Amino acid sequence: VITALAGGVGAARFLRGLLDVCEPSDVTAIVNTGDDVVLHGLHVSPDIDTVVYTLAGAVNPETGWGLTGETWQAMDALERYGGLTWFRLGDRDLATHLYRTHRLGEGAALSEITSEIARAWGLHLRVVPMTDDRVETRLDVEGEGELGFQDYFVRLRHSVAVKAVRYAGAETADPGPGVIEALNDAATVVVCPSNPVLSIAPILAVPGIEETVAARRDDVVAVSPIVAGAALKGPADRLLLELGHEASVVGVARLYAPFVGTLVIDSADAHRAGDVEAEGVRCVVAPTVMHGPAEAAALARVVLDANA
Ligand code: FO1
Repeated sequence: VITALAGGVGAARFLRGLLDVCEPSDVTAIVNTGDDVVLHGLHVSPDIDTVVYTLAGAVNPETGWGLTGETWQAMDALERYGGLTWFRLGDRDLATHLYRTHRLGEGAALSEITSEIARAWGLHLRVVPMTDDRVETRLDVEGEGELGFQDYFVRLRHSVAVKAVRYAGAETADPGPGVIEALNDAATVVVCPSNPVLSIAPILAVPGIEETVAARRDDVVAVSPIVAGAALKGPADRLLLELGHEASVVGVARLYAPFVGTLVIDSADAHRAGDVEAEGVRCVVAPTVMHGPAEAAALARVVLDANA
């Protein structure tokens, strides 16, 4: 049994590889919901949808989020009214948000709805939101004050300096159903190559999750989302620096050391393996950049072998 902590695009690509090398029904993905946003009255869960669409082979390969072959007629029509269109919801993607919002209105839990959506896309792994409660990643941004995640990430294209990040609501949230059990039962717990501050930290901020992962530390394997000092996608490198961390595999090791036993770093960072181990984290060097399914599967093998 493998349990993975997952954000959006990087995690989804890694999980696709993982499903190629192990039995999908043995895999649980615990997914960040700190990016969730209500737009036009619709509940959007970007990381859950990115994981589901990617694993279903339906994700837009250019963006890494949204659906392939998408059309944008609803957004174009919304422009007539001056509606909010900086966050683009494709016509087919809208069906997911309509369904999720309708089911939430009926009183269903996000975890239940997520299972329904994953099943409808033909997936056999378990996809579980980190919590069924509302947790919002909020960023204190230079010159703007505190913003919601998508305001920072999409509207401002994460090109603004961040002074602080908090996970509003996390203090009183409960872990999603089965989350603690999946962490306790896993042979290996994987921290996917996701943004440490924006994807992994919100999951760990839900009371009980970090403690449970830390108790499994010897069996926790993380993949560094930082390669040669830079994030492959998104603002992880810049954000680490702004929040006083080092934007390198060593910075990631330092941040993860309390709950991660082994860090997989890219071959480009091989010369830093000793520095990673000096942080008290076992280091494995391998190619980590996933250009396609073959590389993703090879990386998943490396992660599983790291804890064999
Ligand atoms: N990212 C963008 O940069 N622009 C968008 O208009 C946008 C729309 C969108 C719609 C649905 C969805 O599931 C994701 C979407 N994303 C968009 C991606 C998303 O904002 C981020 O990638 C994640 O929240 C970060 O993991």
